[in-house]
Amino acid sequence: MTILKARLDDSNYQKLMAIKNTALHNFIAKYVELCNPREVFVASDLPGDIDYIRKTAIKLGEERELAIDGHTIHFDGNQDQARDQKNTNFLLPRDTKLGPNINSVDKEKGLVEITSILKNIMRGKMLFVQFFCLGPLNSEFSMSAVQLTDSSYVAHSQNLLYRQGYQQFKKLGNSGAFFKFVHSAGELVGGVSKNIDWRRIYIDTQEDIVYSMNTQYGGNTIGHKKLAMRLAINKASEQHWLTEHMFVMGIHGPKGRISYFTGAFPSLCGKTSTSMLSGESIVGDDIAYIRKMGEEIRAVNVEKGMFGIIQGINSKDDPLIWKALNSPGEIIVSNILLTKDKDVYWVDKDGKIPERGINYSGEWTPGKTDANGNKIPASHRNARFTLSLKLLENLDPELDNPQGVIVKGIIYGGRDSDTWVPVEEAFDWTHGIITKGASLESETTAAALGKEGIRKFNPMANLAFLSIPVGKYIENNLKFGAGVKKPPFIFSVNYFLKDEKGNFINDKNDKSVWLKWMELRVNKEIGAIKSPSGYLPEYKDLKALFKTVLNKDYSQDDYLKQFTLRIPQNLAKIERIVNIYKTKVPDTPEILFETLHQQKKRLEELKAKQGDYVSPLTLARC
Ligand code: SPV
Ligand code: MN
Repeated sequence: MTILKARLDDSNYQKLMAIKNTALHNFIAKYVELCNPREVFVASDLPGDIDYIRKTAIKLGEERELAIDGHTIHFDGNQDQARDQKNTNFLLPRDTKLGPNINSVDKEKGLVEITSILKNIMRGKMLFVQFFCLGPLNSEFSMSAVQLTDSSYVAHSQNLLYRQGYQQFKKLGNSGAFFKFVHSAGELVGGVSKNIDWRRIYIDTQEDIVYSMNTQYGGNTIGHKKLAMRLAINKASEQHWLTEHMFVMGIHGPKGRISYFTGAFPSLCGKTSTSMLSGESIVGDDIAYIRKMGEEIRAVNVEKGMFGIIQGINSKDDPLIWKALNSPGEIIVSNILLTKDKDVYWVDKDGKIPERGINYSGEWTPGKTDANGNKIPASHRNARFTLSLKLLENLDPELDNPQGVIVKGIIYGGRDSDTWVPVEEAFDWTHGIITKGASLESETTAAALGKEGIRKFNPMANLAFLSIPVGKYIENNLKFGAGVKKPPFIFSVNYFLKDEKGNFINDKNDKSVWLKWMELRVNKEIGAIKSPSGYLPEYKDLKALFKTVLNKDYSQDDYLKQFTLRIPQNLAKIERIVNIYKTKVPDTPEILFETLHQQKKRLEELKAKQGDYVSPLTLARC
């Protein structure tokens, strides 16, 4: 403790010592000594400490105040606008293997590099020590976590996104595990990380610690977000629960009934927009912990805020976020355009593009190009807003319930132009986990090259964050639901089907109807049609829902366009997925191949009888 006593002033030392946890003290002392900050600020849960961090971010220039009261803007470096997958590695002891899909380095070598990068990295800077609780407080779900960072922007973001945990640490005392994060933005030039070549993120699941260095972008630095998620996936695997890249939302059914659903979608597949649909309520938009409690499966939002993509937010499609972004309140925006009157602009915002401003590329005017002659947009496509969910009118009252919410349905949302129908229910848990979650793909269009959509395999939308081998993760999911009497129903959605001319065949707001249909299904209030790949909605039910939910006349023609079974495309998908698991996932559970094989057989049998494209009207109701 001599280091802490020597390096912390009295008030900060007392705050830290009020937490009687030797492992915590040792951890902090080790990195104070190595990183060598000028001063250390220990944050309690008190409003004064929280406010001090925000004010410091403004004072140090990491954030600038905007015209709307409470709003600030932060810029990450031009080359530091997204998660750095390549330099994110697990530290692995020699005898451990995570398989070919997960980046790792030898732990001993990694630690040598970490020590050399961190040595004196905080010289002249302030180190913030923060305590949080992942999941609700006083709950079986609660996970304690401590963050060390020399970035007031990162510290401020965390205060918006996570529940304060100083008091919880005090209660914890010397017992119990906690996650640890060490972050340094490294040397700053013009307010942004200079040594991007030395940007490194190392995850050590043995020690529950993550190191993040020479970067500022939130996905690389906000310890409690995707860095903690990787630690939690490993923890959940050891303890037989699940950590998922999922929203949690309440779907509002008839007579005031609310049924809770979770949903996993790869990026740009409609995850946040689904969780924010009008008429429903949001518990969380990104990360869920899911546990068995008695006969039920329950979920919580790990976070209490949103770090969302700002591009395309407008008053018509996203009225609730739009309202928050245009009202006073504590919000950080990043990597969008700042004008001289402290206003901001992002791509596809309502209103006119300003004639000039500053963005992540420096001084900006419309038409500005980069070194390769490519146009630089007003805002980066991964530019973000950060806010606490309490700023949103549709926040669900269960956010902080220590018991979480009962999960009645799980949605896996893919993006393809020609295969999956807009909504479909799996036959059972195993069928859903395998043919929907583990078979999730999202299609990109390589427009510049004129190529067709490239489908990216992304099981449970969680591939980038897995800290255990893919096959083991699928196996854990299968086992999790198998032991439950009434597991949640599993659905797939696809908002991106196109016709032969390449036009979308659904409206953006049709997803409201799919949600209401799923809500009725999990409560066993309506029937369905049995297809080889799952249960499909009946025309009459959708027609009624389109009328009540959207006041739209839904024609049988539209229904047939959307729900006709595309057998050749579904067979091709099965072949693709089987091939990926055969060649890239050595520990695939055998039941995955068996389940996909059965589905293939059912599709082929129907094809032999009815041809390639089968109308749902010809299939049996059940
Ligand atoms: C995502 O990319 O899935 C996000 C943003 O939620 S990040 O924090 O970068 O992961
Ligand atoms: Mn995410």
